[in-house]
Amino acid sequence: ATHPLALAPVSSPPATVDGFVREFLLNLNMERGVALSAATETDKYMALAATVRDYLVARWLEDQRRQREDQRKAVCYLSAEYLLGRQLDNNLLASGLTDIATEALAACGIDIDTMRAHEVEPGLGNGGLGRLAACFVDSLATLSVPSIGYGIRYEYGIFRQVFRGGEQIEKPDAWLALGSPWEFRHPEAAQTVSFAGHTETYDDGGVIRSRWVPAWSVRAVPYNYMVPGYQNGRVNTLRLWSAEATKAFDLRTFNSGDYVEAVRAQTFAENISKVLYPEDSTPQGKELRLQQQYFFVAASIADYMTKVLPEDFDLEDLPDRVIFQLNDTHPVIAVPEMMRVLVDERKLDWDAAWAITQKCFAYTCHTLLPEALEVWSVDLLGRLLPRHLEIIYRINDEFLLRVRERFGDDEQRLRDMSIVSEHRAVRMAYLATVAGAKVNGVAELHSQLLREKVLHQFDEMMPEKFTNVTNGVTPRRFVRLANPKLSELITAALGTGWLTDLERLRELESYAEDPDFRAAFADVKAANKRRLNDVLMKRDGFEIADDHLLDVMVKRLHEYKRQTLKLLHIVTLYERVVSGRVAVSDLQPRTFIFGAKAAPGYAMAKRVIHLINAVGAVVNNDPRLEGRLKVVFPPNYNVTLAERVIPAADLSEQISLAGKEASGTGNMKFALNGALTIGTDDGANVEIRELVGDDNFFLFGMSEPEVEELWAAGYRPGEFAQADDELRRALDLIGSGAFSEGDRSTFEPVVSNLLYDDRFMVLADYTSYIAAQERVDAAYADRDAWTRSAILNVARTGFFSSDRSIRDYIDRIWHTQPAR
Ligand code: DL6
Repeated sequence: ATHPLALAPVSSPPATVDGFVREFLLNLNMERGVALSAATETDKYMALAATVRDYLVARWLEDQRRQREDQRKAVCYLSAEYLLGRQLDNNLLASGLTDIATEALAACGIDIDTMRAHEVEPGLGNGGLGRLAACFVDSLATLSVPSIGYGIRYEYGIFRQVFRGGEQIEKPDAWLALGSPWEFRHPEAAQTVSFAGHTETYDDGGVIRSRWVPAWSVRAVPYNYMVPGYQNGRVNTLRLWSAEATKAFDLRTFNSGDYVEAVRAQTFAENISKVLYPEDSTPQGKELRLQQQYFFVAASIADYMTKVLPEDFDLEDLPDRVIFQLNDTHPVIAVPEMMRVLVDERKLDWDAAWAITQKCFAYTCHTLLPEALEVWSVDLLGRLLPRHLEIIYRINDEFLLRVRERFGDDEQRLRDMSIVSEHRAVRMAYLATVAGAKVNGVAELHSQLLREKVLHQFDEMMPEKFTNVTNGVTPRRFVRLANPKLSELITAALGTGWLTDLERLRELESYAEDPDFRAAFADVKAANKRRLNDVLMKRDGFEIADDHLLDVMVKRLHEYKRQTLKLLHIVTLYERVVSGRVAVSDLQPRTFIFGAKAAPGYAMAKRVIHLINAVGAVVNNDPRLEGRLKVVFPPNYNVTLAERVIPAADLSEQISLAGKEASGTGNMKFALNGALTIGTDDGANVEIRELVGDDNFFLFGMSEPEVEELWAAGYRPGEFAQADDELRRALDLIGSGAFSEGDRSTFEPVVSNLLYDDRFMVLADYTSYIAAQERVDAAYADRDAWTRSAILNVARTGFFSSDRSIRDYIDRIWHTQPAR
């Protein structure tokens, strides 16, 4: 190009109200093809999003250019889930355009809040793991770390939950129905991803090599999303892959004239990225899920190796150029894929390829539950990815040789550590541990238990691999955007800068002693409760009383998280009043908020959802309670709702059985927004408690070693019911049909599960939990002291910024340098 405009760097529209108005109208007219007077809300929202995009593009292109030229080591974050939440507000904040946009829209007669509400959040994740990935890409951009996030552009994200008769019904989440204004589709950058077929050997000029002859393939089309750093001019890329039928499919079927077959083939291909699997803790070994996993990592590795790396790159130097971070086991098939690329395609010898691979991957584990550790059957792997199975066998053979060298012919140990189990299942966590340069857990306790239990023998053999990186959350979304009033208060006290240096919240400690500051802090909390009330009134018709303690448990529904323990507390309070043992006037008024989705195939979890709604229906309508207890369970808890619920909460329920919750990140968001935690010594609760101090945290329940001890001694939950009168009464009340119109059978499975099985020891921790809740009531009675504790929670939890997590990844695992 010779035209001067083509040679000049791309420039952003002027960052003024007039500039914004002009760009917005241009987008409305040119992109949507409508005049302002005729524009629908969707038109306006789309044009607004396009305008914000326009401001970010110049930076983005510049960062892409720099990243291509930069020799610095980059991070490729491989994650099957990104639970992003709404984008508009975040992108406005990051680009420093919020005020300009608000004014510009007002000048066009548009209320920006209406635009905010119009956005459909991309729910491309199940819960903690996916939300963590979203926080991490935000922090990577904010810290200017050269990086790309790779994942899947599911056409349908996490299901939309509705309640019918109190029971969960799942509806498809058609988040793309109106199109997404934030993405850039790049069909020209598509990769071909192949499946099935067979392997063969061939003579490659005297060298016998293996190759894969796949049976079918699909096109992986990338959609790029901008990830702006917080007001630092940096824009990173999130690249999500969508599956489409290849030309070959079309051609073959076109030639055969079989229209029906042509459409079937296309649907088959597109199914791969059609829907997010809604299980987060008990993955099903489904073929489509393995297809999804291989689809996105194969496309990502091909993209990195052929599009990002220079053509003449010396592969020996790959570990200095890139690290692939495996977000749990979902992307672990990337390990044999990298070996296949290096050995079969790039013709490196096995040992050289393995040496490179071992330095290019690191693995984050997010669970302690045995059933959450993914395995793939040898049969399925062999059918779908025959070459990868061969590679896994060879990795395993060589690994077991090393085990033998080190520990001798200990057959039991060899069986225990084998990547391929006796039951012909490939243990993906083991593969990741063997292949990865580092393995990390997500909280101190979790990392310790990984080493001591889940991966104990691997720790014995290669202790240097193991490390911890405690999770974190982005303060931009979860403090600044979710809680603007608290943010203002903090800025008034500390000045700016704390949003990118969250440890500065420490300076609030002295303000906790200032009565005026406490009063202002309490006002913020009250305003956040009113805001939540408005949201819930409009959304679901729920009302939140001003003077109630707001007690919140929002997270996936899982037995180990123990929503039933929370329910037993509510039923106990209820039973005390209706039995006349406690005067209603002695009850601390409380509103209990639940938010939880259950995996559609998880029957017990769905029954507990039903029970929460059933208890709510009775408690909320019993006149004897005089409205002093209220259960609120808004359906379809998601990131958008979290941003309203968390800032309003007084009490954060983090009550998993010790040793089961890897970390938790909701616990961090609550503390940072000034809620006090009632919790067990589990996951990151341990670190929260250490930081905020015992006086500002309600600890209860068994510790992890106590849990182990009781389990080993033979846990009999019935004995705990016998020993605690109130516990028995609560269980009896549920079992009697009091919450199911007299029908005893509805919730009998929940009660008998607790009495006769109780894998997560709800009954063993009940007494201690109820006592802790009494301490909560007593503490809340002195509202000013409570506020002081709440301020100290904020002041002392700056550690939980995801910026700190990313710095820890850099120091302990990646050894990358942030870009200039
Ligand atoms: O690390 C993010 C998040 C943790 O905070 C939660 O404690 C943990 O349950 C969650 N794990 C998953 C399921 N993982 N697997 N496998 O979402 O990760």
